[in-house]
Amino acid sequence: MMSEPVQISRERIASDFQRPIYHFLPPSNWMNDPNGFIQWQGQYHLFYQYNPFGAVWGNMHWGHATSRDLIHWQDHPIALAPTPGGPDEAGCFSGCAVDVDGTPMLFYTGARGERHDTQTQCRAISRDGLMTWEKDLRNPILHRVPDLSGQQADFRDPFVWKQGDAWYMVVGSRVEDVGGAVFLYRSDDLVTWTYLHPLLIGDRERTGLVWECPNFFPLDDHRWVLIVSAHTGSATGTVFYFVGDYVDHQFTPAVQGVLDHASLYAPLTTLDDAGRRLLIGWIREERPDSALTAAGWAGAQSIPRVLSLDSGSRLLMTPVSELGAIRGRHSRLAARPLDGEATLEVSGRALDLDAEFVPERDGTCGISVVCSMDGGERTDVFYDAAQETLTVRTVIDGAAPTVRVVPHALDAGEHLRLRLLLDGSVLEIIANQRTSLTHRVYSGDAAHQGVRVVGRQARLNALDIWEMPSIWR
Ligand code: DQQ
Repeated sequence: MMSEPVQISRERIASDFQRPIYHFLPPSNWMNDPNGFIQWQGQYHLFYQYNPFGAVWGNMHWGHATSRDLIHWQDHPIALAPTPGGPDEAGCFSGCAVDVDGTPMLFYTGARGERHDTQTQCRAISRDGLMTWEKDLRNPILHRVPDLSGQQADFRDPFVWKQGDAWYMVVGSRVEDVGGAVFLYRSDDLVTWTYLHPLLIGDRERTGLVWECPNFFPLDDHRWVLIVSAHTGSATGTVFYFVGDYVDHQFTPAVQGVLDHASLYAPLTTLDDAGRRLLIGWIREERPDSALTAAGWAGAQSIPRVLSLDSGSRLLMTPVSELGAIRGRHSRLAARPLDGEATLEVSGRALDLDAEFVPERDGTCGISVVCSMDGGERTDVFYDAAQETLTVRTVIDGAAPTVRVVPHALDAGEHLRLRLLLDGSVLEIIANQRTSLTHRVYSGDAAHQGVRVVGRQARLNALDIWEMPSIWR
């Protein structure tokens, strides 16, 4: 462990053109999972996995920020730090916040051991409006992974809710040689937890080795949703969701999907005062540690998304409407047939784009951003109607292109809706509210800012583009 926290001000690294300006990230250093996301007395609190000692993963603390609108954030002092000799001495890992009859409480994983291989569940209480936290002297309040798993090194990320008179908790884990698992617990007093059974066990070939950061909640009144972040054993992987019925504490998934196909991981949800189920997720970096250390920062949070289900129980995600309030200069490209490529007058590295296309049976269509004048650098986001795929492809002068192709079938008569949130090196892509592809673009030059619309055998219905300002004034 490094001995001194590293303090770099927001101002000092603000000119880094890879750094997002309207997505949340701490003043400096490493951030990963969102933690303890909750609306409290009107204000949203976001905690996050934070390394005060550098821009790489390690020394996990909980950072803290608040917001009135989910867009502008105020930084606060660290909320949780490891206690030497305590069950979290090697790190305060991920968890959630709950309102216990007016008292805010955090549940989180304490990690112990050089390899963080003893993981137990802990809690902390605040008596001053979520600013400072007292750890429970009885920690850990849940210490033994169920025998079915036996893997104390993979027992983490409690998610807690109240149902009827009882409290319930799900914890992420795995079953050796089988796959990721989520275990279900019940408590009357939030201290003594009784293991009920696995809520769901995955299949290592299809849904990963370890399940992290489970979320379990009812949505649109009639169905329950389980979200898990699948770890491959050596790296963070894909986020999956399951939608189904939950009766007598038994979850029967009917629909399964991918919540994000690329760089969004460990999302956390909360129900806000307006009754919205909000999701925020860590946008991880896709560059080596040496580049992160040189930059002095790593990791961003997605723009919070509102969740809902469509008639087929597919998960829909829409960036919160609050984002609309900060949009700057607006440009609109009116309806037109597409045959080739057109460079737009608008350009930028912080943009909100919303487009509707109508591809023919063999048509292709999409938007390119971060384009250099000569086209040597560009990031193309396009749909292939024949293949029913959405592709993101980044070409940076001289380097091998980064390409991701994911399935995206349109329903009969459905048009292609593309929402792109470009912010420095972050590119959130959401197609028809249900296919999420979060991508990173480490452009070679700040001047590469062009936007193009591309297509063949397709029609553009409309493209709206807004320039986005910095949320840090
Ligand atoms: N990150 C935390 C864990 C969690 C993982 C540690 C997911 O609690 O399982 O930083 O990214």
